[in-house]
Amino acid sequence: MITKLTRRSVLSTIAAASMLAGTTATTVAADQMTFTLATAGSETDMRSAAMAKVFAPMVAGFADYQPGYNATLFAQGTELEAISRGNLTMSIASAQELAQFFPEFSIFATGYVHQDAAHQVRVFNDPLMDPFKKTVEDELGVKLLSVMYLGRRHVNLRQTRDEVDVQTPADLAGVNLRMPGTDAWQFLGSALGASPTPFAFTEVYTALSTGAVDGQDNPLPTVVDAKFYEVTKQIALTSHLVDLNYVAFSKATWDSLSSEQQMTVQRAADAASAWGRLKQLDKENNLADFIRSKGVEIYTPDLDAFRTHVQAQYVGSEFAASWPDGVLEKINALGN
Ligand code: KDO
Repeated sequence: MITKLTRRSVLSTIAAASMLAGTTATTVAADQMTFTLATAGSETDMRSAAMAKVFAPMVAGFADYQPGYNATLFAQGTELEAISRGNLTMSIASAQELAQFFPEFSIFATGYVHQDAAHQVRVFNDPLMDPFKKTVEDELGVKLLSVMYLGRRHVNLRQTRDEVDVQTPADLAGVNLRMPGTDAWQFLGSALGASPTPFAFTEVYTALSTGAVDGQDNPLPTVVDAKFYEVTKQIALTSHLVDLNYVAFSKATWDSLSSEQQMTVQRAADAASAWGRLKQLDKENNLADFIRSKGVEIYTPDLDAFRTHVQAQYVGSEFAASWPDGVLEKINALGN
């Protein structure tokens, strides 16, 4: 498992590095900057497409947008530190990555907390998020501009349903489930009843095809975009995490912008997230038949059994201990 970073050690190194680095936006013309973005996602991932098709043109008056897909600029999970050190302008960050620095962010990475895409937006825009955003800004030098929709994560296995029929968490006992490599992700894998194994996103297809893992969890659009349907046989629609990402932006770069440019960047991030959300929801609702046509069985397990079991694992956990009082109740109150 990837070693948990300690907040103090990482943040103090980063603070020293970023003082040296200054702004991450390289000046390429008189007043033209370069905004780099690192993501483990592909170019055709809807969040990537949203940034390229919506965000980039909106900031084009003063910034060139330069994305690096498939973790080519920075390895998955190292992007926030890169922003903080002044080596990167932007990333599509997860709550799980933020929880490596600020454990309280695990509340947004907890199974069966967010109900749907609209709930994520209400939570992100609610004052309950203000102290979370402020901590990331003050301690990491990263601004969280908007929330992107990744989708409902489901359990996707190599085995046929005859071999493993996933009805309840007990059916995942001994199943070697790839989960991304941070503590919050690994905990979620265990909470589902599986044996979680960390692999970077870019290694998942190979790990599935060689049998290094039994399965992985991701939303249907990712299963299609990454062609996981080629190397798996079933998807149990566990919906265990309505997953999100944040558009993360360098605070140093932000501070170097005029207030008009800041407004443009904020609007561009909002517009890209809204565009991407609609596209991703549309894909999510329409891909099941395509995946079935590739020979993958899709079915719904006992959702009450999964929800009850997963939620029970968090009660009394070290993650729950880090959640500020009353925040879970506020998140739930913003639900349907
Ligand atoms: C993944 O590694 O499974 C994951 O879906 C986790 C997300 O937080 C996100 O980083 C995503 O990968 C990448 O953008 C690739 O789609």
